[in-house]
Amino acid sequence: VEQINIRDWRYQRGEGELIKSGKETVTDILKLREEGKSASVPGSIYRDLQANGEIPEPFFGDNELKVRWVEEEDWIYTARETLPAAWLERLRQAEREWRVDLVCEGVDTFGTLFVNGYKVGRTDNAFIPWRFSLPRHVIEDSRLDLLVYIESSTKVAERLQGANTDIHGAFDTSRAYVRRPQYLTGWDWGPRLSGAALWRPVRLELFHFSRIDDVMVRTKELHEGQKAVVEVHVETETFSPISDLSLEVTILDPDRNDTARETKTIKKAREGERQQTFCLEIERPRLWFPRGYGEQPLYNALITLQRGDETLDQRNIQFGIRTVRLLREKDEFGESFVFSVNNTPVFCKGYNWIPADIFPGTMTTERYHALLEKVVESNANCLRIWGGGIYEDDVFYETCDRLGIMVWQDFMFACSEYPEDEEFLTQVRNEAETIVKRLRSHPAIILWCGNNENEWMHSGREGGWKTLRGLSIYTGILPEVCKRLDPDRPYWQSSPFGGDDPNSEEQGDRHNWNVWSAWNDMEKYLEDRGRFISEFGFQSLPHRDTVASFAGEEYDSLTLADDAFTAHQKQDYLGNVRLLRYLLYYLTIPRDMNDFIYATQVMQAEALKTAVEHWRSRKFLTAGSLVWQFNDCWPVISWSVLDYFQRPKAAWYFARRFFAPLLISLERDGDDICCAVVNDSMEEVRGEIVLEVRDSIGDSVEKHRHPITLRPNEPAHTLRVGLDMLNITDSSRQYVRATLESRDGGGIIARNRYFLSRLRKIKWDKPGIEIKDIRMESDTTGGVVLTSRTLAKSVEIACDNIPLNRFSDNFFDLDAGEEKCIKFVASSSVTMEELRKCLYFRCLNDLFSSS
Ligand code: BMA
Repeated sequence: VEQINIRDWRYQRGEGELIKSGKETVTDILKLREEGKSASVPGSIYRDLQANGEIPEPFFGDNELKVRWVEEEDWIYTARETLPAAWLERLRQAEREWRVDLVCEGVDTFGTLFVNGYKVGRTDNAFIPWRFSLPRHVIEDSRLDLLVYIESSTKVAERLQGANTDIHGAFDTSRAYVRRPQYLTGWDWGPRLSGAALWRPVRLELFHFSRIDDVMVRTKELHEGQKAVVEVHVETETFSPISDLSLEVTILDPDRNDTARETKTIKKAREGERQQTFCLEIERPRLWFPRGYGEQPLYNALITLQRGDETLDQRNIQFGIRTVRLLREKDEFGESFVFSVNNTPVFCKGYNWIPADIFPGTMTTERYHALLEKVVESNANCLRIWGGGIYEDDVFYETCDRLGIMVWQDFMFACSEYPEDEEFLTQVRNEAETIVKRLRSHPAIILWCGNNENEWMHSGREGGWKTLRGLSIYTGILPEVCKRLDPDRPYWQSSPFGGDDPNSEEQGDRHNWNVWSAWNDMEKYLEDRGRFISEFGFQSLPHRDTVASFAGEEYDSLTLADDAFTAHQKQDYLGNVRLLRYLLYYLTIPRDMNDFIYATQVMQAEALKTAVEHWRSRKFLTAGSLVWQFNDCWPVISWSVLDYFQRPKAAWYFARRFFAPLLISLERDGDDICCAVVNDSMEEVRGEIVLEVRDSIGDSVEKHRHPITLRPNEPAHTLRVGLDMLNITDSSRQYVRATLESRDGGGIIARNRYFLSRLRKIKWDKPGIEIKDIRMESDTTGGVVLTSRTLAKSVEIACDNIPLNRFSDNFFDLDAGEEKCIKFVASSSVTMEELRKCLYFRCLNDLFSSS
């Protein structure tokens, strides 16, 4: 195969003529192209328009509304390419042996493609790649002029919806009729910026006789440590009759040594003889484990299609050897919902992932890497790819394979009913087959899931889910496709799903929106006995620089009622009202924007901490907790823990503690305090639980010591202590501190604090945080040693004028007299004096002090 990426693009507004007349040819591509302006592919029409000064930055202020017209238009993309003389020569000499394909990896959505004036194909699904082989008369000389006419999906959706206004769904209901990312027409954290895009690469490919169409690698058998049988399926497409092709499969181990090889001859290759299956044995296989449970060794399968000495096509597939099962076993509470990888049960800790940009074509490898690094840095091991977004780029899944992040993969249906006509269902089947084939070799993916919340929403409205329109997609088409094409990976009908009640606590997975959306106190989380919590969340404002990016520099004088704010809160006005409701109840109404950002972030972090620690203390009765949501697709007030510019919120730092492999947590149950200790690591831990009642100036009133041995990855241990035993005399000044100390000289393993009153009822002292020392390690790195006179809660360390890339910790507690060293990395050189001048701190105590 030889490939040419098409890079030289221009765009312009479409006039509609090309499509409406159903033309088979266009004569004036060149003239059209002269009128176009430069475009980026992959990309998005909005960024092209903006780069050419035709629209303002859509993320700023309420510009989103000013660019609304873009989605009503049709758009034309044109490209120019020169075919290499060698390609033409081959086509000329042996026309029938060679084929040129035009491949569009992603078109959003309704495109008509013309090459040198001839229509070569149409697209109608943004999720899948399109391949068109170019007829000989289309490519006569080296000139290749490409034109893609993209019709307004808004108009197509309206047309398809037509008179069917009875389909139920959240947000714009016409989205259900078109197979494109559902969030593009607006979500409760996303803008409506629904234009046109060539959002993945476009290229030309030249083939001789035959090509490899698809490869699947599957762990067929695994005999504990001794041997694995790996099955490799290869699908070839032969377009010119030919005899005796050979296919070779080589397996490279993680150190890149050949470990197995097999060759097959395809006699008289022609259509209909496409499938080849290889069974290869691997001695002493190295198993892929989720992060924290073992290593992530990756093997490679190298597939070569030969004709004599000529290599016709080649593929390299990275894969892992592992098994995955979803354990659903009846027990006294209902039915378990536990993922088991290589027969090791795992607790899924992590987040829901939404597309990382409202313009997904503008995502880069670097941004994917940085985001996923931030997932694992926060001690998470699992992401759920939410069904209102996209099937992510290959680099996303490759990175998850490498980092050991388990992926719960939704199919792209969300919060709606869906059409059931034959045409739509055929399209869905084709999409599912394409996607399953594309992703099935990734060890990271542990589950296919039918949709997001469709059954639950319908059930809430109708009292049951069996009458849901589109149901046969999740009960028929998708499970059938998964079983046929990917038999080893579990499939789950929806999220949430669990028998008669889709959001059951007894079985299946569960979304908890009692807190936040349904306005309940965060203590309500403690009543939730769900078996796997795949969504729950809490909003906050993003970092101040992110707020400034959409609200302007004057943001200090803004209030939540200003346009820039309401435009960046998508859960209607009640989103911001909820922020206030919780602050009023748990903290206080802040005085200015900086405090507001800080307070909502700490509030969010406390809520998520309460929830996760509760569910982890039920390990494996509850076997997963996935925060809604990890990331943002633009700068916005939302449930994310990392904002659009990858600036962590307080919750991200809290997550590093509440997701840590070893956890000690405290929860109140009536007149008792329950101290849970969780060991998710694969090591035995010999420790001692130390319970103290302390006051804010550091006096320790009571100590309980309790030795404990934690076996690797076992269920949680709970120590229950009556409040009366703890001699608490003043719950507005005292708190319980729990520490897990090592008995093998490892010091403090984990620590937590529990306040017996709501934070707003505590009598906070002025903390007097002080920089004790600054230790420079280089021009750009070092550590800041902090101490505090009294307990300082949720200390934020920040620095205004010097761009500090990161602190090793933030939003941490400092007990009275404790010293803590926070490491930093600056993006340019700094001196100790500069740092001393511009470092500052904020903590919860400050919100309550009068000056
Ligand atoms: C869930 C999700 C999303 C939504 C989020 C916040 O139910 O599935 O649809 O964005 O809640 O409301």
